[in-house]
Amino acid sequence: MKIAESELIINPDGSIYHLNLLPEDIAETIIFVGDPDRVSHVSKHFDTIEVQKSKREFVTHTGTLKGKRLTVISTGIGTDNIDIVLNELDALVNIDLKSRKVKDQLTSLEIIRIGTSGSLHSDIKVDEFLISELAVGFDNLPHFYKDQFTENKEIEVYFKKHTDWYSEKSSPYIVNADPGLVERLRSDETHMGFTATSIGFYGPQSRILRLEPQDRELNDKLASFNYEGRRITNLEMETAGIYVMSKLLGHKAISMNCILANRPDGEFSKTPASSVNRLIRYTLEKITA
Ligand code: R1P
Repeated sequence: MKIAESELIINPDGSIYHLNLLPEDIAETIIFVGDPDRVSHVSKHFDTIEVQKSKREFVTHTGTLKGKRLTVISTGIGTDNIDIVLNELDALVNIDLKSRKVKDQLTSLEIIRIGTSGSLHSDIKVDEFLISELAVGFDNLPHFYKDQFTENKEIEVYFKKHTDWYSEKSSPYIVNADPGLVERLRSDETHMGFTATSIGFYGPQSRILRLEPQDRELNDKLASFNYEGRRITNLEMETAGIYVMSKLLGHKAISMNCILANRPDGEFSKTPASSVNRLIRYTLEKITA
């Protein structure tokens, strides 16, 4: 079936609407960063850079490192952007943009987020690394798709009960990282975590400046969550969205977090830039090994 021009929007040069990319501009291994300025901090380690394009907050560099073709793209903040980025990257590999038809042979991308995050526990300290083995999304992104997500239903029920989740906020969902990517990227330098993906930075993550959050105790409830020995470890804003959209579209994803804030101790990293750069180097080393 041909997808209409209003649904799959192509720019005059043949590139996809928001990302401004052509199918040949991307590699099959794609690094996601939130901050557009972080893209060059990743690609500066590449041996070659063949593509540098941008539009809005979506900056893309593609090149090679140790013979492996890699793309790094900034997503901006939040799971609403993740819907755009995942759908458009998927369209670049799995839809023929000229005929506007889904290809018979589908390609599975490898997606690796290199992001920053706040820890919910004193023993997961600032400047340390954490892999999101599991994620709980406080956004509603998967509920807008028909393919329903049935993984981890028992944890979801327990989570809603434990936090006394206010149902008007959303219906949290729980989704896993790709286990193969977890095995490739873990080491004794990485905590293994269960990441909470929130839909905001202040009230939604229980930061109080002038507005009172709906549930002042939410972070304490997240920190005290324990399902068969699994605790919720950290808060950020994209991981669950990346995992669920990757699952629905048939891609593999992992989220690497550099812990910049420790919420219970009220601490923030003194060296955020160098810590993120260490995580970038660690991740590039692992994916090109
Ligand atoms: C908030 O400051 C942003 O930082 C974290 C959150 O997920 C959110 O995007 O990640 P990034 O540093 O990867 O953007």
